[in-house]
Amino acid sequence: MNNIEIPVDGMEIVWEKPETLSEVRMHYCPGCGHGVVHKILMEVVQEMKIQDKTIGVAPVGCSVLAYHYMNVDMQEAAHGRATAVATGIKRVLPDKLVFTYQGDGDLAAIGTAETIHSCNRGENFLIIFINNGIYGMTGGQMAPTSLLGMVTSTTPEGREVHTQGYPFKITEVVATLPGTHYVTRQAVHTPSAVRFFKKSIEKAFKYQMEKKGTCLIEIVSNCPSGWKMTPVQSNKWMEENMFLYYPLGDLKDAGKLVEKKTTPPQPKKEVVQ
Ligand SMILES: Cc1ncc(C[n+]2csc(CCOP(=O)(O)OP(=O)(O)O)c2C)c(N)n1
Ligand code: SF4
Ligand SMILES: [Mg+2]
Repeated sequence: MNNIEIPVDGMEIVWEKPETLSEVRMHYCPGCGHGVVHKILMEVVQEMKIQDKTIGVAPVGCSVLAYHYMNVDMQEAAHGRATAVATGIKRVLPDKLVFTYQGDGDLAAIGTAETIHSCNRGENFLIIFINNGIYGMTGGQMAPTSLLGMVTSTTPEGREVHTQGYPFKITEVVATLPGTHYVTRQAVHTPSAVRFFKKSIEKAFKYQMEKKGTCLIEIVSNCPSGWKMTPVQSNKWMEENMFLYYPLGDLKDAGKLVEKKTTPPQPKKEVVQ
């Protein structure tokens, strides 16, 4: 005998929209990781009962309307400036739980200085960083995180190191800064990845309550439209290419760098045709 209760009508609730997500339809393309990240982030806010204490800062990029979807206090920031805005908010309202939500163009291109200096100052907030290796919103241009060989609208022959440089591992850079307390790289393409991601958000908010310093969660994500793939193809491509260059897991926890026992394999030179 087990103790599982069978509902009278034979149906069981397996998915519910958290109340912390507004009752509006999201504009994201089918299969895009942004919507999943929104949902899990807001699920944590609901479960931790911090809805009235949480303030988010929305970026410019595909998630520019995050303030429309997340039912917490939100502030829009100019492109790349989210961590500067979050710094002001957190300093004026230190008891609030503050997060930024930013794409790779926003955080690792135009906002590089803000990101690095906020992390170096150890600002006590959470940075959610969606790395989909492309400028999704503006038509699929190369981002600092685009892989070598990756075809984008501005690298039609594929990203090439001599003219466009190496894909920028900004997460590894900020992990070395003394102001960061918890730096991790996650994904949301499978149920198990979602579970790890969820735990990382809970941990980051707890660290913020303990005033530990900057926490950054990178989510290696997909952009089916910008990559010109179906959602299924994009997840497979992400696993086979993005994860090689951007391996998942913690880079820093409790203020200490996590030692990696193996060097991850490097991506193939030509990765998108
Ligand atoms: C100051 C400024 N420069 C450039 C732009 C144009 N712009 C809007 S979104 C964007 C890139 C967005 O890419 P990313 O941050 O990776 O977000 P994604 O759309 O991929 O989620 C750019 C360059 C802008 N809005 N403002
Ligand atoms: S363009 Fe890319 S990042 Fe933007 S909503 Fe569509 S799939 Fe997502
Ligand atoms: Mg992007």
